[in-house]
Amino acid sequence: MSEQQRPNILFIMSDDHASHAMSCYGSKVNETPQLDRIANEGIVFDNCFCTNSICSPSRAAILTGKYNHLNGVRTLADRFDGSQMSFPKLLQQDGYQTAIIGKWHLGHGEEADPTGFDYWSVVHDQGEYYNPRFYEQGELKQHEGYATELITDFSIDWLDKRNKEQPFMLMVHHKAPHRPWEPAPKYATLYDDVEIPEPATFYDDYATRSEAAHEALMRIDRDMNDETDLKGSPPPGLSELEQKKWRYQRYMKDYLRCVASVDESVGNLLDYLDEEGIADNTIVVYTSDQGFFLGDHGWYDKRFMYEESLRMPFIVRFPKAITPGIRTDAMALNIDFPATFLDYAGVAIPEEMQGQSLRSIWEGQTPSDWRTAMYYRYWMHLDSSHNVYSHYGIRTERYKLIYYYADALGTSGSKDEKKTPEWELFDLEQDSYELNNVYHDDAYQPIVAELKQQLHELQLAVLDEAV
Ligand SMILES: [Ca+2]
Repeated sequence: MSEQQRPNILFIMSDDHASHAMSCYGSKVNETPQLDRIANEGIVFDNCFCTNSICSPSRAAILTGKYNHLNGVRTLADRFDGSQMSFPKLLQQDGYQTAIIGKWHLGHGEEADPTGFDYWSVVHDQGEYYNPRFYEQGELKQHEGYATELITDFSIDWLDKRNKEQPFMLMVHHKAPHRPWEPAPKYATLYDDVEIPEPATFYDDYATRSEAAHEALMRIDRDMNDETDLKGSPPPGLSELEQKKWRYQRYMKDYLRCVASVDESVGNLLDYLDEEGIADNTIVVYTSDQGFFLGDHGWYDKRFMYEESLRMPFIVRFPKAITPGIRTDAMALNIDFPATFLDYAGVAIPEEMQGQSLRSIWEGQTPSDWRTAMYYRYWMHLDSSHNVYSHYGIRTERYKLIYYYADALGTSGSKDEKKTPEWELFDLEQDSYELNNVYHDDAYQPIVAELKQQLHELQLAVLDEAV
């Protein structure tokens, strides 16, 4: 392929944006007209999953195409070793101009700074919404404005200055809509006069679920910080139920206001591609590092292998190769992204990448031997203020088997208390909201045995070990 023929890659990723807050995924809580442009003009994945539902680990999985036990970033406390193989590096070595603008969240300093990029400007740690600090090629600078808008402006500036003889790969990675959900001033009053519908599982009591679900510290009615998360306390005189409802409205409105800025940003970037006349040969991907609980199960946050947290939005437009309006239930994983980018760029996919190219699925042909099951693992129990127990599991097309393996030891004050390992099994065909753990149900014992075997095989196949 000549340099002009190789596709550009615009890889937009937000942070904690659940697919059920996008209208192209049937959102009941908001509209995302700009994101819908990508969906309508491209392909929508209904079953794209992360391999570990937490920020830095998902980012490391995407850079390397490998599970976290192999790329070294199991938890938020782990720094990314920039000397390892990553897809930006491979593209850069093969003639792409590469850049990342926005959230990095894989550490700062010599060993953890982004590698494989001709240009990088990344927000400090988790990033700030207002007047954020960026490390531009290592130099810390504060900028006046709102994070999502600045990241977009800097991205368009970089595109403007690019070498037009060379293809580009630009990562536009937003801080939004991550906690503490601080909206742009222009959207501060959006949703003021509407009531956001509550999700079906808002009043979940976790009956039949493991201790992990009961002990998690991410309940909207109990675990949010009034000051930083909700920017105020419930008015006096409300019952407990009314306070929970009040907190949900407050949380969701700010979350969705942050999403509105992301949606606008996507529109600006798509317009730019149109104006430049390069939309046809540019792959535009929109995703989020993982899903999020939007009041589902009474929670905010992520980490669990449950659907709302496991599922990533994943929509792609590439007019040259993707027929508009495709919707697929093929199982995609975050570790598949880099192999796909390399495939389209005509760069060899390294053996050590565990993901597979999604190219044939993008082009409307799911291979007959495509995966029908995926392996998941969350490690962060010991470091997490949310007290989500470490677990691994398997999700097939119909079932999900989760093992909370009792690495032990809650965070605050319970470090000497050994937990008991616990299993959960959900029949997603009968129970799409995962309310009914049927692990102990006699009728499901043959399924349990089969899934345990399959889990064991998958775990070995990805070079992880049972606990
Ligand atoms: Ca995240």
